[in-house]
Amino acid sequence: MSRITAARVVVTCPGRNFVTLRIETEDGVYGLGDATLNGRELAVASYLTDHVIPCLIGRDAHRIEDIWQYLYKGAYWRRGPVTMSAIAAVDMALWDIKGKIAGLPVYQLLGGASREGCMVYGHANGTDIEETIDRAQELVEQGYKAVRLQSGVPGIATTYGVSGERFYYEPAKGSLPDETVWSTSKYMNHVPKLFARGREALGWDVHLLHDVHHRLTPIEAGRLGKDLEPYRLFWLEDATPAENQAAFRLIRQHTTTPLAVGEIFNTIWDAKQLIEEQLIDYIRATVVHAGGITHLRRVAALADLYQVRTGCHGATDLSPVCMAAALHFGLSVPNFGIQEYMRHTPETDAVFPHAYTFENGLMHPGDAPGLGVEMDEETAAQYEYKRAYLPVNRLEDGTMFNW
Ligand code: GCO
Ligand code: MG
Repeated sequence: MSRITAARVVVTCPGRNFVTLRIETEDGVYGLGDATLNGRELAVASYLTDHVIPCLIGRDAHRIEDIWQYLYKGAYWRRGPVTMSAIAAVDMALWDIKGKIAGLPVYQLLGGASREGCMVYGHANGTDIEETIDRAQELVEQGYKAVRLQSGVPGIATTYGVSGERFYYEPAKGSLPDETVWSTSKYMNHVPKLFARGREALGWDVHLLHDVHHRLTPIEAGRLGKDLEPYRLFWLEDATPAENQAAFRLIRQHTTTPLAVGEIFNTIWDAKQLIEEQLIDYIRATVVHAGGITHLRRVAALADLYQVRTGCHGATDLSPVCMAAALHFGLSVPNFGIQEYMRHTPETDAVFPHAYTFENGLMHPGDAPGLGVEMDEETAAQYEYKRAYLPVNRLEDGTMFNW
């Protein structure tokens, strides 16, 4: 028994907003959980402070599963990104506490390492094909075994995933959402050229990935998958919006390009049909937006039955606390596939010093007890919350479209 005596939420903005839950126990141990929901941060902060924290005080921090079920079933209003990010933060913090009390890194509590490290993919973003390829080459030189290629599309002013920032890509900006313009035909004509050039310049040993960001219809996605088959992608991500899971049947009929989806999923129910019908190859749900380590393990266990592997979301809007949790999960789970890794800025790393490391394209969570991430609250307090939004997207005629 280790009673929870206090819990509070810290909101900080070292270059971008992060929401972190800190839970303390009667033994003087504390745990951290990431609760960041890009562009909607304060909704989760309030959910935790106003509704969850009062229910935590006095509970036994060791009863991770019971607290998870209490928060999920007890709320009556199940699922959704706000609820599941809040539950995830509690879950991560409790695993952190259990590890610290046991004197073991969390991956040891999850069954131990199933591999030496977690293969990660880096991002190569350029305004045109050559710039993207240059950046991919830099990543390969740094040891990355897998690289995501995104490039600006001729005739479209700004393209998702492509920014002026060389190393620290950050799509959330402004005090109101930016408006961007989209053309499916221009995009579909361009992407195969990017990968043709990619294979020519980078060879066949590096894994190449691409993110469509939910922009295509199922039949367009089938066409793109087919056009990209010669370049043997590791995966094609978020080819079409996945609220309609059955839509992936159509894509699957038309292409052998492996499919990944799920960074916006919150529970196993969002992926159940996709997994059971083997409509995808990689499930991208991640610790912070899908109910924590406890729930993600359930998703991975279902996926394992159908040879679907994990490929957790790992953009910069997931804090180092989530990154660490994802690495403990990824190191231990049998059906790990790959982990996304975008480096955080030095300002963010200073707020969240961490034990995880990158070497030769693999990451390891480190062997510090718990998750292996600290929060320097004095430094965090220097960065005040700044409202920021992901952009919105319209077709060339002004029709509101998927972002
Ligand atoms: C990815 C994602 C990001 C998201 C961002 C939203 O694959 O990394 O698509 O670019 O858009 O994390 O918050
Ligand atoms: Mg994505």
